[in-house]
Amino acid sequence: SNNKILVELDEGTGVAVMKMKSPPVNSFSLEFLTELSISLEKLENNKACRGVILTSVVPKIFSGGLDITEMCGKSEEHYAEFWKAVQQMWITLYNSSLVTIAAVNGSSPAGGCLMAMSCDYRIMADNPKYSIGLNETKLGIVAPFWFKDTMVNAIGHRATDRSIQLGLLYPAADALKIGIVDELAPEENIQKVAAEVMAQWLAVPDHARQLSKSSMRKPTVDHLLAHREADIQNFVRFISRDSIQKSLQMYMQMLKQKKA
Ligand code: CO8
Repeated sequence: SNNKILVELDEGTGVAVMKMKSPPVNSFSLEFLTELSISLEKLENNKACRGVILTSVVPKIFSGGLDITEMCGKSEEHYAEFWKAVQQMWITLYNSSLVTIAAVNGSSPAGGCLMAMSCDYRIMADNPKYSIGLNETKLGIVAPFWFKDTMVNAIGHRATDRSIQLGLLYPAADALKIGIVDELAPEENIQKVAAEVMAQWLAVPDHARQLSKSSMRKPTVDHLLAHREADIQNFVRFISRDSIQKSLQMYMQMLKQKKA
């Protein structure tokens, strides 16, 4: 089905808005990731498009990160295919020549945080109930090296060291303080603020901005490209362990119980 990612391109401004619409939490399933990468590549190849704003139409949620059900009780072939799609989404987004702005209008743990950090600029809804961060260790799993690299590039080594060991999720105000997001905006204004920031970025000639972006990001992308297959094998081996499967199942249980 082709309806988890809504794309609206304004040919006048060259700005596309990409809205994640996969309730309940916009988690990254294989299907979601594939649709996202294809949608991004289409915009990338569309001469009328210069920038994209990533946001969510699910209330209170930007993205719940990777779909945990894709990492539980499946075959090794499935894990490998899933992980390849996660890599592809990140490569496409982090490497994008478009101006990418995240309008983080809700919670954004783990993979959601990775997605936001992979954009050029992040605006978060000013709501203490929304938090963002790489919380993997809290699930008993480990953020891969390229998640870590992306965070180091955004907030520096020391803050990343502490964040990923403790699996910290930062409420909006703290996320701003530590630099995971660049700006807070009132929730009802976030799309407008994103459009204004986009206009500033688009005032710079594309070619010069793109080469500058690429010179900053290429080493980080190349690092994964050089170890892509090993990273897949590493994920498959890790996620297949009984102890990891148990941790993930307990975490899913905890999510469900929290409700009652
Ligand atoms: N995957 C699958 N299902 C999920 C996920 C998820 N990531 N998150 C939530 N759900 C499900 C819940 O189980 C629940 O299902 P049901 O309705 O059947 O009970 C439904 O979505 C709604 O969830 P909540 O009731 O919890 O909704 P809230 O609005 O109260 O909270 C949150 C929303 C904040 C997103 C909350 O659900 C949450 O914290 N989710 C977990 C987020 C998380 O920890 N994600 C991490 C995933 S791991 C990852 O992204 C990187 C892994 C790196 C690879 C590691 C290598 C080994």
